[in-house]
Amino acid sequence: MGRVTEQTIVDYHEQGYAVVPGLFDEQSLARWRDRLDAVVSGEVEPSEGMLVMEDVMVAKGVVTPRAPSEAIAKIQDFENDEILYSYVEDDRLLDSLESFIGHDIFSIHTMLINKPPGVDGRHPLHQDLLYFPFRPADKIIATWTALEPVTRENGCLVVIPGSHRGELLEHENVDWEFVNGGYWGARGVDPGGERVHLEMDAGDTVFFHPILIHGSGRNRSDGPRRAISAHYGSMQCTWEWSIDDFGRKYKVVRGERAGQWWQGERNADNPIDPLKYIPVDLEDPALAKAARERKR
Ligand SMILES: O=C(O)CCC(=O)C(=O)O
Repeated sequence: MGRVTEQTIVDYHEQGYAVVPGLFDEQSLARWRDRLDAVVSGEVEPSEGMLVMEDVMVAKGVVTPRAPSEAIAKIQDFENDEILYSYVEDDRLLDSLESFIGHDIFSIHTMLINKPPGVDGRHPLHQDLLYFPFRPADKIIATWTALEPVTRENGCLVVIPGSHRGELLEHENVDWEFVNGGYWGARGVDPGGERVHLEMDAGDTVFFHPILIHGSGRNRSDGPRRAISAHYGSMQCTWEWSIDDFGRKYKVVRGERAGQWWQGERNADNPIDPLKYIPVDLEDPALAKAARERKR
C-alpha cells in the first residue's frame, strides 16, 4: 500500500501537488465505482442533498448517451451516502492528510467526476479556492483518487507545477461551445507555460493545494474515466467570505471533535467578496442572492 513519505511532503510544498501511488486497494475502488454506477444508472436514489449533474451536451440533446452512466458529468455532496462517504472518512486518507494540514480536519466538499466518452467534458484550468469561503488557503487541501487508470487519452488531470505560490485569480466563462455549469477558467494563465499531465493508476491519489491551477482534457477513449475527490480544511481555518452563510454545516472527520457538524468561526476582518473572482451568471442560489444584493 502506498503512503505519504517525507518526499511527498517536500514535493507538495514545492510543486503544489504530490501523487501517492497505490493508496487504495482494488476492493475499495470497486465499492465506490459500483455505487457511482448504481446512482448514475438510477438503480439507487441519490441520497439527501446529493447533486447529480448531467453533462451539458446530453442536457442540450447534442449527444445521445449509449447508457445512463454516460449522461452524467459529476456527482457532488455525497455526505449522506454511507458508501461514497466512506472514502472521505477512510483512515488511509485522513492519516495522510495530517501530514499536510494537521490533526483537526473537517470535510469541505465531496465529488465524483464521471467524465464519460462521447462528450466534450473538458474542465478549464482553474483554482479550487474560488469555491471555498475558508482561509488560510494553506490549510485547505484536495484529494483526488483515480477509480481506474487515467491517461492523457481519457482526460487525466493537468496541473501547472508551482502555481500554488500565486494568488487566487479572477475566473471567467470560457468561450468553448459546451462547458459544464460552474466550470470556470482562470484568467491570464500563460498558454505556453509548463503543464504536467498526471497519468495515474487506479488507486493512486493526488493531494493538491487549492491555489494550484489545474483542469482536465476530454475523454477520447471508449470507456469511462472516473475519479472520487474530496476537499478538507484544518479547523484553524475561519470563514472569510462576505457572504455569511450557505445554510450548511461541515462534518469534522479527524481530531477531538470528529463526528460533530461545524459551521466554521466567522472572521469579519477584511471579508473576501467571492463575486470578485466568479463570473456573475450564477447557478448557486446563495451566490446568486449575494449578486442580487450587491447590485442594489
Ligand atoms: O476530474 C476532473 O476532470 C477535474 C476535476 C476538477 O478539477 C475539479 O472538479 O475541480
